[in-house]
Amino acid sequence: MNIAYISIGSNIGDRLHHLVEAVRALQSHERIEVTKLSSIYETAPVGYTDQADFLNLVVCVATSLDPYELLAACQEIEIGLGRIRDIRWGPRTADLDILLYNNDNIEAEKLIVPHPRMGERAFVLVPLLEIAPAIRHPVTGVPFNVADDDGVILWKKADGVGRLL
Ligand code: PH2
Ligand code: MG
Ligand code: MG
Repeated sequence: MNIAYISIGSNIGDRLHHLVEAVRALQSHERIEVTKLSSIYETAPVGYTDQADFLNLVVCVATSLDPYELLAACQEIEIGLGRIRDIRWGPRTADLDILLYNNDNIEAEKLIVPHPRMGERAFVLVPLLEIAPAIRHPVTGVPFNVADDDGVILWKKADGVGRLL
């Protein structure tokens, strides 16, 4: 079995509903099991800042899918939740990004793992470190740490995988 961490964000419409539906869709995939769920954080937009605040969380999954199959499953879930890709880093109903897949280092055209910007993004690192406090960068071996958690506020404390689903 493979272990992957996925960051999920939403900043359109009923953000909580979109996160819950995204986690449910992962869990209902026959080759994915959601094993850990972080708290939900409200986060100021990063990159393209003229957009609404996000809700973000990170999940850990156990999966028999390979990284590309997992990416395809994530993209299907995004489409199912009404995602339209227009502005890069712009508003989205649900965005599912693979952060880590085992200790793999993947540099394909469609998929880069570890996620290239995860080390700078508090909206990724705060929830990730909540569920995986000892995690290290698989390539450098350096532990991840949050330099600045400004703009990341605890919004709904985690109360187990079962409760959110
Ligand atoms: N996702 C982005 C760009 N900026 N900012 C926050 N706070 N949360 C996100 O999930 C996010 C973002 C691109 O996917
Ligand atoms: Mg993203
Ligand atoms: Mg994405």
